Amino acid sequence: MSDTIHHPLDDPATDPFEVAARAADDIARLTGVDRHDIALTLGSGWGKAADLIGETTATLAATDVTGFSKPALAGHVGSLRSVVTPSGRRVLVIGARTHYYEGHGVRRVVHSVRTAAAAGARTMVLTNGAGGIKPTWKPGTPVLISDHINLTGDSPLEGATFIDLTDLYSTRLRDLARRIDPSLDEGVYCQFRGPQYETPAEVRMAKTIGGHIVGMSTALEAIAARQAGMEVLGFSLITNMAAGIQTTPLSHQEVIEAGQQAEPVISALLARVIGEL
Ligand code: 8IG
Repeated sequence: MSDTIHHPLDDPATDPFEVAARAADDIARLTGVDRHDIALTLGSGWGKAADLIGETTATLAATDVTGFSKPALAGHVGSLRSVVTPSGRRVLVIGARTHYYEGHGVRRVVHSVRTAAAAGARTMVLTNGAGGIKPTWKPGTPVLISDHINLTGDSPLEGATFIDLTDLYSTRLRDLARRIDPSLDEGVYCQFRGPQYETPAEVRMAKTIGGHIVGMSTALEAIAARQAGMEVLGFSLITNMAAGIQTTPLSHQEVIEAGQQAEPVISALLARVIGEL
């Protein structure tokens, strides 16, 4: 498709923040909502959560918004929704994550985050499906992300952009989430490049260096969100025990099924948390 040839974010001379500003203008025009307060990216297993957050006032094909790429995977929804909560806050729901493993570069990976910031969002809620290293986390367990280890070897920051990542995953917002569900555990998210799942040895490495969750998203997005001055809240749905923690092979089907089973519970949790933001 010409999409991959003439993509505005692929030209190094283009300012990615200018593309995000254009995308935010598209969203304002197409949704009729000038500013959004909160942005929410829905990862594997979290797709139904948007329905409980409030009333959807507009649904856009992500491809109608400047700079968004086509979804790579069935099950990843290529849409953007504007939702209004019962208290009147505007939530931009991003169902169209671009993954690093798609190979289109980090600018495209974090474009939705930069767009959300340009659309006014001060809070970025990032969700994902991921593998769990703690054996007590059975498939279907939601956990808070307390910190991350970026193993991609890449960054959304360009040039000498020194951004502080202390408290990247806001302690304030994690405390708020735990007030709603005191049983929520938390852990350090390791972003691997993917798309292959880890070897058992890589999972042991992740554990040794302080990781508890393995995934293929979120860390790069969180960095971009912090650069944009947003407060970040991250949730992983543990859809499988990481390779070697469980002895059977990982299957994408298993991941989908764990997500479907957990969906009502985690959707209700997320809706309550967003209602309190
Ligand atoms: I869902 O076990 C899901 N995403 N890297 N490892 C990595 N990503 C994942 C996993 C996993 N499960």
